This record gives sequence, C-alpha cells and structure tokens, in this order.
Amino acid sequence: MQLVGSLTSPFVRKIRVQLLEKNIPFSFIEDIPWNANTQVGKLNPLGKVPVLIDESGHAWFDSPVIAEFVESLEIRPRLLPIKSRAAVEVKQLEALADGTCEAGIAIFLERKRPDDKQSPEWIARQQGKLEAGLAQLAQIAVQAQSTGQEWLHNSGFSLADIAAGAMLDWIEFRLPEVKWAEKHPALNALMKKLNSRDSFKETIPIA
Ligand SMILES: N[C@@H](CCC(=O)N[C@@H](CS)C(=O)NCC(=O)O)C(=O)O
Repeated sequence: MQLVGSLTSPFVRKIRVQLLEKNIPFSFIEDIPWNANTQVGKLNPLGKVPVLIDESGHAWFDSPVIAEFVESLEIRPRLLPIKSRAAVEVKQLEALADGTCEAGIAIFLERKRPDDKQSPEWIARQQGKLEAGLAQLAQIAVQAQSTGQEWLHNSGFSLADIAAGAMLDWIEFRLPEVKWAEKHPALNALMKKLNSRDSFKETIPIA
C-alpha cells in the first residue's frame, strides 16, 4: 500500500496514525499538492491529499473514505465500532474534527494571500466555525471525562480521537494564537493522552 501526501497535512496524518495503529505496512510518497511538479491530480482529480493506493492499484480519496476503506480490511484494532449507529456517531465526530480543521486551513491560506487581497469577513467567518467546532468537541470531551470515559466515543479509542488529535496539533502548529489548550482543558487532556502514543509521536508535523 502507498500513501501519498504531505508531512504536515492533518488529513494525511489521520491516515498515517490509523495505519500505524493497525501495524499495516505502507510506503509514504511525499507529494505536496501546492508544488508545481505535483502528481496528485493524476490520482485524485480534486488535487488533494491524502490518496491511498491499495494493492490492486486503486487510488482512494478523501480521508474519511480512505479511513473507512482501511477499516474494511478488518485488521485490529477496530477504530470504527461494528454497530452501524455507533459507527455513524464516530464518523460524525470525525466530520466535526475534520471540518474544524478545514476552517483553520481556510484561515491559514487566506492569510498567505497579499494583504490587500485578504478578506477580513471571510477570515472572521472561518474563525467562527473554528471556535464553534472546538467548543463542541470540548463539550463532548468534558462530558466523556466526567463519566470516566477515556476517549471521545464510548466504544473506546477510535477514528474520532485520531481526527481530533490531528486537527488540534495542526491548529497548534499553524495557528498557535488560537490557544485551544488554554481555553479547553478537556481537549488538552485528550491531546496529552494521544501524544503518548507511538503513532502520534511518529507523525508530528514538521515544517
Ligand atoms: N476533505 C479532504 C480534504 C483534504 C485536503 O484539503 N487536503 C489538503 C492538504 S491539508 C490539500 O491537499 N490541499 C490542496 C488543494 O486544496 O488544492 C480529506 O479529508 O481528504
């Protein structure tokens, strides 16, 4: 299996962590979709990473689909519950974390444009989504921790935690002024637990 992506993308990291947790061997092909020589468009018409090329040569995208494909291989540990209602609940948490990260990425990209081309209204809109996404995730973490539940979903460690950790670390890496750890201690506690896992330690984003 080959995973195509950049070493800083939170969505690529989600899949790297998932593969590492399951001990699935894969080769990593570094391809930054913003570079002029990128080959990503040949694999994914949307030109985005991650892309996972399976043993048959099929190219899977985007990250929630890749994650579900990897789960379909039925290699332990299971990171999506077997019961469909519980699996959808985990997917909802994954979507919340991914969407929060997308708002952060939109802010990061907008700020890279020349000063006179940036839209403060657009940035403010995305900041609203980012803050609201973090707040909802924090509320879920508080609720879980108050009942002694170790992870975000009551089924145990799952894609929800992986997606949340990839998002939180990316926000810290690219938008440190957000200061989510100070504002949301429950998310800080979650991130500390995630950072003690080898899969997270091995995939820290480096500029
Ligand atoms: N929903 C997609 C988002 C992927 C995504 O936005 N990846 C970024 C890197 S973090 C990318 O490839 N951007 C290139 C572009 O938008 O042209 C997923 O979860 O895979």
